[in-house]
Amino acid sequence: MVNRYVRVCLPRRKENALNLALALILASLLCFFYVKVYNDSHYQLPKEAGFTWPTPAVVLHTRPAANRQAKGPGENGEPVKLTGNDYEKGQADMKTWYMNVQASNKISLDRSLKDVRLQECKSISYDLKKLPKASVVIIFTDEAWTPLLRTVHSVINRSPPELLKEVVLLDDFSQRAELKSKLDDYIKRFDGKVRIIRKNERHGLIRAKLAGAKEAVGDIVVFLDSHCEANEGWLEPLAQRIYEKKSAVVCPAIDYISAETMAYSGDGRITSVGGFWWSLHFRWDPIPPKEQARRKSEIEPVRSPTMAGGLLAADRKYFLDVGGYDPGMDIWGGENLEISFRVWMCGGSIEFIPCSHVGHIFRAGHPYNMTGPGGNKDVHGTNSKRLAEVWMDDYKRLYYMHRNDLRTKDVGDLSGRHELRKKLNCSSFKWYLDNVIPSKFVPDEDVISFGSVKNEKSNLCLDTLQRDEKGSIKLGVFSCQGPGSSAQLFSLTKKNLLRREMTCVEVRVSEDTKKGQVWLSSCTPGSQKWQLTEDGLMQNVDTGLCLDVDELSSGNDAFASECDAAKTSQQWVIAKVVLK
Ligand code: UD2
Ligand code: MN
Repeated sequence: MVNRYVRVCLPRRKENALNLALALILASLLCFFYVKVYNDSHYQLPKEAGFTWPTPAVVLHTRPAANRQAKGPGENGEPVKLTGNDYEKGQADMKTWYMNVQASNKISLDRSLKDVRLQECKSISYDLKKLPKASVVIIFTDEAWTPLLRTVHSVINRSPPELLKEVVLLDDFSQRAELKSKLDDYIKRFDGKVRIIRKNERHGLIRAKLAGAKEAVGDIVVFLDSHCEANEGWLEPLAQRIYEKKSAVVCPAIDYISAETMAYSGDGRITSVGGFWWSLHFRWDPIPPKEQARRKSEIEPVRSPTMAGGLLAADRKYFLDVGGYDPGMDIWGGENLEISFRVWMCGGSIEFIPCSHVGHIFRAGHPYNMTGPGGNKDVHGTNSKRLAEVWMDDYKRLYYMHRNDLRTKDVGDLSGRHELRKKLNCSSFKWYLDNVIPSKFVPDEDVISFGSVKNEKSNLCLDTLQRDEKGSIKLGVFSCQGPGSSAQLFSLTKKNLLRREMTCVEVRVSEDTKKGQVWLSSCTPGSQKWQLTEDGLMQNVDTGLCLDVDELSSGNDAFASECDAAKTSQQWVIAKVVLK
């Protein structure tokens, strides 16, 4: 229209000049709008979070972390030290987020990390064409912006594009505005590699992971928490192992990112495997010598009885066929032991892959509502009851030893999970104990006696007095509670150890006295042998001293003193308990 108009009114040369001018104006207008829109959608972080934005543009798959020499805060996985106002804000974050979001906001989303892998890992070359393609599923509920996006950036930056089919951001009903409105725009920069699935009711992390796996399209599914950083070469060894063994459920080495400073630390070697407490909490154990001997090199997979839960990869079809996760579990907890027991018992394996490293921000608490349906504030307890009922056969008694209160608690319908176990024709829990974790101590099996160590005269029993058994603790006495109190249950083993699940009772004598302190400590060859003598003394074999307690008063620490059968405070029996 404009052209036809000017052509009529103007001579030819002037017409050309005007065309040029119009084109220039148009181009600069376009340019202006492009820059504005692009900036708005791509680079501006939410104002309310008060970010400074040190990150340059993300260029897909150039592996910036490996070759960039940026000098910003937190580069190379270094700690961020805040001062002044920033420091105060960070301290406030530690209370609300259980992580220093202020520190995280200072760090580039593309920050570099120390490549912590063992040298041997770095020289492996993988045949990427034949390896299965991965869907990386990141589940989150109201995660802080920069930790969430740094998880995404690290995956994009450090995964070979051929292996990375997609990144699925599974939003478990987040309420924060920026996660609803800005995230869709933000991920456009990833050219469709990253997509968001939103749930419009709270699923809890277990059903959220399950939903993510079902909707993913890759050959393998990889789960990550929403505050991780994938390190150099993290994905290839996971895919490689699943390629070799379809029923291997594999975990990267989980490196430690400080919630306070965001410092990344990791050791290339794997030194621990996953275990469990009979209370069905996860614990780390040293690699058993037999497993260490089986491995010909440090970079071979380590078979682990259990996994921590957050970071894992599996063949997607195998994962779903072997039962995914228990959809009856709410919010948080228990699913990691459930999948571990189940995979082993049903023919697969849990393995740690030393060449794959992913950092995780370990938080001291949960920044989200942990209450399950019906106001359930004990989701870990009820989820664990589900797994105990379905997978642990008679050994569930050892869970109820800790959670007597849950015996009659309704934890929902279990028939689907029982059917699954039947359909897959899985081995017994005893098989799992004997073959996968033979070192696990079963307190009431194959022992001289199991029960409470009781002074009948006073009705006092040896007791942990609620002290934290993860470390060494002194033992005391408390009024006897009967079989309902796990704090008073001890085993006298055939090797004459007086012990609890992970620890043994020992006597510590200082040189100048004939009196010793009674401690619960890790089981080592030492002063940990005990015998119940014919005249009712509980005698420590190595020191010759006998279990005693001052004034026979509840709450006092126990000690060991020279044996004297006439002393009532040294008269003990083991009141046997049969767990059901
Ligand atoms: C660990 C696991 C975690 C899970 C949990 C037990 C690691 C590193 N992490 O706890 O993955 O196995 O043990 O259940 O091993 N989330 C939701 N919806 C919820 C609650 C949480 O999507 O209702 C997300 C949350 O935003 C996070 C992930 O689930 O991305 C894990 O939660 P967490 O970081 O609080 O769990 P963590 O690391 O204490
Ligand atoms: Mn986590």
